[in-house]
Amino acid sequence: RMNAEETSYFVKHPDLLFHAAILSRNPAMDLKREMIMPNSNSDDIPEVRYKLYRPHDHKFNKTQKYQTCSISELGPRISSIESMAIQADMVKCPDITEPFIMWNMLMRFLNDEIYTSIGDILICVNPFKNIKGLYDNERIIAVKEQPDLQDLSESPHVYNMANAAINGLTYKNKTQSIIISGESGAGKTEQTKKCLHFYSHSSSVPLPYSKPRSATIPDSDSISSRILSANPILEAFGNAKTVRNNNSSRFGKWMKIRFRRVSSEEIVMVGCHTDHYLLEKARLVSHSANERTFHIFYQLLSGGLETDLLNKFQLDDKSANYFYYLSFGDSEVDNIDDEAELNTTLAAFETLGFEPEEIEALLASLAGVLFLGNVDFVETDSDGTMAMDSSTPDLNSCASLLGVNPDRLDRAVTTKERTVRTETIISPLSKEQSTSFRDALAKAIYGAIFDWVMMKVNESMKVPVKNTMVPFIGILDIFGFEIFEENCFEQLCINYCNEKLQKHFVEQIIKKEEAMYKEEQVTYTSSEIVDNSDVLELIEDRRIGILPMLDEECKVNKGSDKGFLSKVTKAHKNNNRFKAGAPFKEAEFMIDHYAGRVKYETTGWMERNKDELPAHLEAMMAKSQNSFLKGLFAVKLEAKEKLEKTKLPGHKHALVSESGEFIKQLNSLADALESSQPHFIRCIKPNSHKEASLIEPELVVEQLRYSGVLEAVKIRKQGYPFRPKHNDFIQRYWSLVPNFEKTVGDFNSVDDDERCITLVTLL
Ligand code: AOV
Ligand code: MG
Repeated sequence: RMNAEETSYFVKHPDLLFHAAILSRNPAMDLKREMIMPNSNSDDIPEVRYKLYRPHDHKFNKTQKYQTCSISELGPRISSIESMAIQADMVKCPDITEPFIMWNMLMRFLNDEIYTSIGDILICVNPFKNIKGLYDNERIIAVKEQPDLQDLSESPHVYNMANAAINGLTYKNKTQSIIISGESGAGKTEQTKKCLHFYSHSSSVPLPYSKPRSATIPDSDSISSRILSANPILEAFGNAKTVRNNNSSRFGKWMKIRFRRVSSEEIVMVGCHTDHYLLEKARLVSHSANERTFHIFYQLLSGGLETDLLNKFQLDDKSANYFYYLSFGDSEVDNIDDEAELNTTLAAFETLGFEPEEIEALLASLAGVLFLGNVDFVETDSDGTMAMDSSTPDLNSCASLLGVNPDRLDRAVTTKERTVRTETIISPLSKEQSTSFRDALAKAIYGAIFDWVMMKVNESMKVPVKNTMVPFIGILDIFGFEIFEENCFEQLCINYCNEKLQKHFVEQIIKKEEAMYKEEQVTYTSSEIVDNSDVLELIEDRRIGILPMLDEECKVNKGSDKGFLSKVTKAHKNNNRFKAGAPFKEAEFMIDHYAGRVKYETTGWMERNKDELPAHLEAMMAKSQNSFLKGLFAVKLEAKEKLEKTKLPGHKHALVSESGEFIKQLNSLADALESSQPHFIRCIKPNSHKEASLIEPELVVEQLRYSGVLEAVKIRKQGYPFRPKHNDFIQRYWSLVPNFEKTVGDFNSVDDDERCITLVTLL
């Protein structure tokens, strides 16, 4: 599959080709492709060069990022280049050892073929650049119209996979799931967008050989544009720059795309509903250096808003640096144009039918949140009583945008109210406590705004589905596995979610396959994939799981982060997936996840898990003059009061915690996935520098190993990858046998097995 120049290059430098294969064993090397362009007036074709680098090796040269190294450093040669034909489907590789699989993928990647398959599993290596023609609409038409192009193992592409899901729904009427996994920055969200692009554009592609579609199909065009517009909104509010990914999803989403049947062979998209999981609200009030909070805030300050709106929001002369909540890390990101993104977000609001007043109130509330972060506290009395610092105008800006009285806001954030019998006791808070109340209020407002945006997006694509059992195509795009320098409660939840998906993959692909081999008496060697059930148990077990134990600690009177960690450490002292105590710091523990060891820092976990806004702050917001915010909080308060009324006297309501809710949500997601026909996309991150055409073999081979991709190749290879039903096989190949019916038996014969065997022997 290499082009002519590349082939001739490798013929001249076979060493390099071999070395690509053994790179996976040599962590110190990177392989990079460079195009040397000829002079503009020459007719020469560009020269393609492959270079091996030693990355970030400061011992050698501090000023240079890469250092070229000699090829002879790379170890033993591998023989027989001829036998190494590059395969689009790795199951067809003649050699399925780790270096070969790695080499196969690498060669395709360097040739801009980012997709490879393992039977019906799709592997995608993030190219970190736009590849010309890869996602053209012509390709969608071609996939829809040409049955030959639909075979994933012949031409692996996300469009084929999206098409396979639509075929599954059309012909088998079974719910389909497209499950996209991979670590942070591997390309999951991009693949999700490509699936949506396929569904939106393929709605207008007529089926091959079918009659022209009737003009009565209900606004599928507007559903298409709505589905595409929903994404920029969700990304503006739920994505942020992290050190791993400039557009990192800080929430998980499960998009259920609904279709309407037009005929036995055709269904059309009519709506979509997105369930969302665990928005990382903590990012609003603090984030690391080199990171940002949610994109929408930088869009708001990008200068793209009309002047009168900027005046109204009191943002006219402000930049990101002015605001405390935006001051921790970067304010700009290399490949993100916040002003252009703002225009996309505003246009998307319009497409989805957000009212102009709603948009204005929404943006004003976001500005209010920014000013809230700027409010500091000063001591007003020698006894340490705190008050909001009214010497800066930010307090007034905040109060007016949030629609509350500044004095009321001041009191609400600097004091605590308790009711003992019939008396309300007001006690002053420390500076630290006031700051934490302020931040809790900001997070609650942002969380309520996010939920509202999600609700509006869903409403704009709602279909009146009477029967909730109607099958759909679900696309799962979660936050990828991540390891930061400092990992908190949010990282544990994110990594737990990835563990859950990993288990689903292993069960569906490896365990099911092994069970089938047993049943069919195919000899096979058991997979070496590590079962991660023990990690899941460690995190979610009702009695001694880390998250349920955190919930327990939140319920006890004198519960503390310290108490929680010591109980967990005691319960898991003999668990080899868990470690605490020296050499880890006092507040730390470590989990040995399927994708690597992660050290968690437990300070503040109880607060984060409870995620509770004090009742008096909630009540204040429910009376806000900002009718948008008032509405959001009044609904919450009403729901709470309703729940309170159902409480039996003397009983406490069960704690509604972040982790408890998340476990529930994930279990119900796991049930939904279990009962669907799965389609897996495994995204691979080629390097940790977000750079195009650069492969770090160590990083790639790690991902292939832990994700189970290598095991999946091995297990699939041992069975027989081509598995049509007997009758389908006969239908496809009977014409190759002369006098088929006479020799093999007639078409209506029930015993397909026997006929199949006869057919195969005659072929
Ligand atoms: P993620 O969803 O897997 O990370 P993204 O889908 O956001 O990762 O991809 C990260 C970045 O890689 C994108 O912003 C693009 O710049 C680039 N990229 C990914 N896939 C492609 C592609 N097919 N073609 C071109 N560029 C691509 V996270 O949400 O952090 O887990 O939580
Ligand atoms: Mg993402």
